[in-house]
Amino acid sequence: MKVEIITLFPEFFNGVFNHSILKRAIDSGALEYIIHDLRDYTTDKHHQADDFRFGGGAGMLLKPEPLFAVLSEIVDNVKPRPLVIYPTPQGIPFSQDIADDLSKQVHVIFICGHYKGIDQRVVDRWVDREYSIGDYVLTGGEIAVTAMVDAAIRMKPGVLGDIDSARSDSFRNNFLDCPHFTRPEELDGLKVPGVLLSGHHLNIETWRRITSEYLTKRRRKDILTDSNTIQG
Ligand code: 6GU
Repeated sequence: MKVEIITLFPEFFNGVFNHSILKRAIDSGALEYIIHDLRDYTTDKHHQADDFRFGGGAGMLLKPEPLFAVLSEIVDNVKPRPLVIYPTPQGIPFSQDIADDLSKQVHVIFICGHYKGIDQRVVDRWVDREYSIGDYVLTGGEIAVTAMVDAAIRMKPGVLGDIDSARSDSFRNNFLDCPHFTRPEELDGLKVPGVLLSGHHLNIETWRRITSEYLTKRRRKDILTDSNTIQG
């Protein structure tokens, strides 16, 4: 999967792609990334990337011309056409299903907005999808892009050591994941639930399902559906 990121803060991504699973994904060839510095596409002598909003009001916008310049260079004439994503609080909610779909894409371009966002004509001309990562506002799109790339890349075969661990994550089958424990069996008076030590696979499975259902019902009624609602 090839990921290209257009940003005013290219250094942000140095750390992001140099650790843990994303680094492994790059080393194994599952992920290839290119960072484009939006400032390189400005044409005035001050390399200004933002401007006032027509209609007034506080908050600047990213100017459209540098974005048109970089996007025409990396989207036009590229076959198959890359998918262009603009992360924004106004987007549709990013989800596990969307992460799964992204993980199957061959070539994705992300535009990192800042301040009040980007000129709408960039969206109208170039953007295929707009996603939000939650109901709060971040200062820029970089953190949101990082979340989306991470969520997508871990779903690619071979990226996680154990694919079963992705299969049983929270949001699979619309349940939150259950609690997990490792050694020691007792710590500071706190004991691991006995059933997990029993070796009885059916009982362990049942305990995990019940705690998953309980957590989901208590914390996330919004993701419960008819097929997973606990009766009674
Ligand atoms: Cl995708 N971008 C920004 N700037 N803020 C957000 C967001 C995205 N999703 C939630 N808040």
